[in-house]
Amino acid sequence: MSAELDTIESGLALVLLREMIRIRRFEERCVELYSAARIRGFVHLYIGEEAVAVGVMNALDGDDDVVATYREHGHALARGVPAASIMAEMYGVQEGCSRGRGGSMHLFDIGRRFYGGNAIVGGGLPIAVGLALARKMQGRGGVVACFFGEGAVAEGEFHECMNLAALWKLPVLFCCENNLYAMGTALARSESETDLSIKASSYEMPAWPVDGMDVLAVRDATQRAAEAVRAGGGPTFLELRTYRFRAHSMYDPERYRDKNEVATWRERDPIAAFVALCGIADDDVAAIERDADAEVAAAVAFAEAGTPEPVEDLTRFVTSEPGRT
Ligand SMILES: Cc1ncc(C[n+]2csc(CCOP(=O)(O)OP(=O)(O)O)c2C)c(N)n1
Ligand SMILES: [Mg+2]
Repeated sequence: MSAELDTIESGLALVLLREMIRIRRFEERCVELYSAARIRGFVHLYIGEEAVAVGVMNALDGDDDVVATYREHGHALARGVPAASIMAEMYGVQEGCSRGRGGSMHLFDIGRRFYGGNAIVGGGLPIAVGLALARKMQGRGGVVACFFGEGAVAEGEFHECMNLAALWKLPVLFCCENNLYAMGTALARSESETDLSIKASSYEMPAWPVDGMDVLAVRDATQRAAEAVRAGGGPTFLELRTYRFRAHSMYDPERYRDKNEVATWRERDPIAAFVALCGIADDDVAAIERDADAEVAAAVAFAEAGTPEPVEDLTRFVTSEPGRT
């Protein structure tokens, strides 16, 4: 561990690194499994953005709520949803965290207060505000962390949610993952004001930009923001500036961005940058990578051995079934 880095203890550094590497290795394996047609449907990779989910999640409590988007493998892993139940979900088998009915975009784990996974851009925002309203009305305290991409800022429900959360002083931590693109649309082509924290401030809530490639900066910002939310001051907005290294989803010719731009951001790889910053030894990194690979291999074996839903059950859960689980 580097001597200059006296503000962070080595145990914490290894925890943050391990979580980022778990996400990276899990998703790299997903690419192979997708090519082999073991995983089908939509798959959106988080590679390059790991510092955001890991930094935020590390600063939350187990009793807080989390709402995420369709790019949520990393959030689910960092929240503690077992890799095996996520992989099984991607295989579409009953052992998956959503019984295999949701797939990659609809990971859900009520026990860990992980409320999805949502395929609708901005769709998690009203869910988060509703959860926060319930918390406030029941006097439960805590924070609802809501992740969404910068593309959601163009949605009407974003503005409705920002307004009501601020007006009613609801305990929401808005985590805007600004990776500069919404599919192939660059932020500057869709927003008149590209500084999203300024936009959020106009709703009368604290908002500031954060370097989303720096896991410590994300963790620190989240601690500060969550503290303000817990104190009852209403919502806080973090604009987490990051970049996705891979395509939007599995098929995307990426004609909307320059290869040099991608290469420049890759130089700021959040994992490599953190290893360098903390001076973590190669052997320690290699050991973490081995553990992550073993965890992912076990997850794949679990998913491969999973049980497909029987055809006669396919209409179950369309409506609720009181008394039946
Ligand atoms: C309401 C709605 N409109 C359009 C789409 C199609 N769509 C899927 S992902 C996406 C881009 C969203 O970008 P952003 O919010 O920045 O998230 P990112 O993919 O960059 O993480 C769009 C337009 C959708 N899923 N839902
Ligand atoms: Mg985006």
